Amino acid sequence: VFLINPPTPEPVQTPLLSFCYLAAALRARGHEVALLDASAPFAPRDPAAIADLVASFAPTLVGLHVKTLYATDAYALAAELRDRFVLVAGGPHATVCPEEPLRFGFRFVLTGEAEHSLPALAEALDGKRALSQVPGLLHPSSLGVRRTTASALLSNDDLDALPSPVAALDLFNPAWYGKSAPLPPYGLLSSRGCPAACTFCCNNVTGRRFRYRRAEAIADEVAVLRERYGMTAFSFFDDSFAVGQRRIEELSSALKRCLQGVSWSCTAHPLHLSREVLSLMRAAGCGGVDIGMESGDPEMLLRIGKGVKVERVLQVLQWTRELSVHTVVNLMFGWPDESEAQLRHTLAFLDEAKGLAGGFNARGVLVPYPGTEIYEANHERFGFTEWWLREKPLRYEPFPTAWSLAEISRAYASDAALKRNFFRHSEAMLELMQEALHKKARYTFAAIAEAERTQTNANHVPAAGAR
Ligand code: B12
Ligand code: SF4
Repeated sequence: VFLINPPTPEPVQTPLLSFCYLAAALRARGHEVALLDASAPFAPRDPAAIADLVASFAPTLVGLHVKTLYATDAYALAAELRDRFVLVAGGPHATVCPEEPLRFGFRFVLTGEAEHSLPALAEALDGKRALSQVPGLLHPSSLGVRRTTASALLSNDDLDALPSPVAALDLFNPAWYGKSAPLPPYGLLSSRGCPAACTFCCNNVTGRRFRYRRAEAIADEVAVLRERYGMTAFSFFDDSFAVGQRRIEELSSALKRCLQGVSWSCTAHPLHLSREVLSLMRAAGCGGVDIGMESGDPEMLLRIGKGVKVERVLQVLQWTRELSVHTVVNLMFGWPDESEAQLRHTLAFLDEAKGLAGGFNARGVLVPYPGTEIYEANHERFGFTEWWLREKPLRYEPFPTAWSLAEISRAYASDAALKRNFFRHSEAMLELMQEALHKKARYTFAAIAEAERTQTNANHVPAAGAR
């Protein structure tokens, strides 16, 4: 099996964690695997060169990772490969729009978490099982598109039984990332899924059901990465890290055992961040938390299903400050029917939070991803049905390469979705959104400069949003 993350304009700087999991699962079931992260800054990108590289491995099956923003990039590569190889699509976009890749030359689509289903498909192609036994599979037949039963989310026990993603790191060529020695993944997963139900959220693969791994196994993974790869900092890529106080207690005490010189960051919902939970996390090496808030307007917070109040976020920021945990507060703008008054509440929140937060997220103009409540409720009304196929691709500026005001402003305050104006906001609203983007850039720079000056971010782990 040959896995490819297609070339995209947005560089990925570290081994793709999903490919680590998939390749480790394939190997554990006896399959030979090769992969290419063509999104990495120095990896081969030319479709014909990629096709030759794939051919030299002579795979039975070629799998492409598909994200909505770069679906057309994946389909362009598929056009080059489709006549020479059997293609399967997977990943976030293939999960929410599963029939679409079949129109672009893919023979198969696997929806959802694929650690079990991808090896099963490889076995079906080896004649060892029937296609009907592969969960979450779509493929064309003379009777139309055939679909097997949906792939069930992996359970806690399944997650614990998965081969470690570390077992596949040798498949990533460090030269793709401009390095000479093998790279650790930048992220680990202690859990999957999020119990909240935000109307804009497109975490459709890991879904709404929260599942988590054994604390000891996570600590072992950190210890191996520290010893073998010299890893000193990493981020938990969990959808909602701080769910379950008892879980955090267990994980914190397990992590303490392998802490020496390793610090980490995570993304969390402010409701789960009590002072006690934050203290436990801090004691276990947490240097940064990325906090999902999204709007400073109380009515909008209710409308988007965020399930948190402004006062709570300010309280959490106060605690993180006392505990020296760096924070990035995520704020978004341009909600459908958002009024100027509502956006001004978010601007006012920025002013209020600037002395407490370690920074704000880059960009933030709402993009209606397929599979979200916001997309379903609005695509016909605003005429953006299948925008990822029909409209010019959204091309974002790369993330900052240095923490200078010029670099932060370039990357933070220009947002491709602002010009696209999915929800047909007025000129005045667009100007206000631009002002909010500039404010986030200025305040983030000021917070970073302040932390440098006072050395309050002693771990130097920016929260996940600043990756
Ligand atoms: C960490 C992360 C990143 C990191 C990845 C770092 C790394 N080295 O791995 C970075 C910062 C690079 C990143 C970048 C982007 N990301 Co991101 N990211 C995530 C996050 C938080 C976790 C990813 C992860 O590891 N998940 C856990 C694994 C187990 O799940 P998975 O990745 O979906 O993979 C499983 C299945 O999808 C499937 N699968 C995956 N690939 C394939 C391929 C084949 C062939 C098959 C059969 C199956 C299959 O099997 C996997 C194992 O179960 C997710 C949120 C989430 N919950 O997944 C967002 C997420 C995937 N990202 C998202 C987005 C939008 C982006 C960006 C486009 C950012 C932007 N501009 O807005 C860029 C794209 C970069 C690029 N060039 O590809 C969206 C995608 C939505 C969509 N519909 O496409 C998500 C869902 C977040 C969100 N809710 O907005 N991201
Ligand atoms: S809290 Fe985050 S991961 Fe959970 S539903 Fe909301 S946006 Fe999605």
